[in-house]
Amino acid sequence: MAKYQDLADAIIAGDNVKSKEITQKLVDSGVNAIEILNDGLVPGMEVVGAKFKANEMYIPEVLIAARAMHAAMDIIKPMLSESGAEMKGTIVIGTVQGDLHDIGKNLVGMMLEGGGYTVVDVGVDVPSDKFVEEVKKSGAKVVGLSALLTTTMPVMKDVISAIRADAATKSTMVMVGGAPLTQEYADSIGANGYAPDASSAVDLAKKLMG
Ligand code: B1M
Repeated sequence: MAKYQDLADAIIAGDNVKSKEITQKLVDSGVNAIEILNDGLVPGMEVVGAKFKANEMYIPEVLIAARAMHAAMDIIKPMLSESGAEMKGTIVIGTVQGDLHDIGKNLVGMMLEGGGYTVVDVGVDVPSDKFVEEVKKSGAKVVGLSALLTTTMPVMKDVISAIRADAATKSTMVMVGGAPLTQEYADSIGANGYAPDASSAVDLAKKLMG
């Protein structure tokens, strides 16, 4: 049977054919989608992150690894969504303006769907007014903001201000996350909650939804 390490290795090697094949084999053998995500895909991308940091991998290789991860995610996404017993509410999620990183945000979105929430993913490089508009359109009770750059973290504060300034969205809860963030930082910008990873994001959403 295909092993999680094989899947992580396929992600690291940027082999999207293999990552799809192994994921499909794991699914066919009855492995749960959350295990595939947490034990194969996330560890694979963690190695990619560490190698990039150590200059052992360069941007094109990282993008190819991300493509291999997305290929596997396409297979498990419907399973994660189906595993939520009933839809518990809507959450708008996006990466703030100036920031193009979406791998972590996509994982959080998938885990939230897996947790039974309807997720409206507004993408990357999202201006504040777009978040406000999407909350109004969807009636979301929670907005999730992601940022991976120290230069885009402060943009989260602008989004929170825009949400609180509009009478229709002022009581919407805001959760934030992304590698450079801390609980302290989240508190300092007035966010309602901070989650360090995709699994804790689901627990936090549950808490914020009441
Ligand atoms: Co970029 N990049 N990058 N990059 N990149 C980082 C973030 C960096 C740390 C690399 C480094 O220098 N060591 C660095 C930031 C430094 C800093 O600000 N302090 C950096 C840089 C500098 C840049 C550029 C400026 C590089 C350049 O062009 N000179 C540029 C910026 C572009 C832009 O955004 N405007 C850039 C570009 C890119 C790529 C396009 C090549 C690619 C992104 C591809 C994509 O996302 N589609 C990329 C990547 C892949 C990375 C690294 C290698 C990996 C990020 C990742 O996907 N991690 C990253 C280095 C690293 O992390 N070690 C790096 C895996 C992912 C699963 O983790 O996103 O942390 P993460 O998500 C986690 C948690 O943070 C949390 O849950 C997730 C799952 O557990 N989480 C949330 C995330 N969002 C959340 C939201 C929540 C809750 C939890 O609630 C709503």
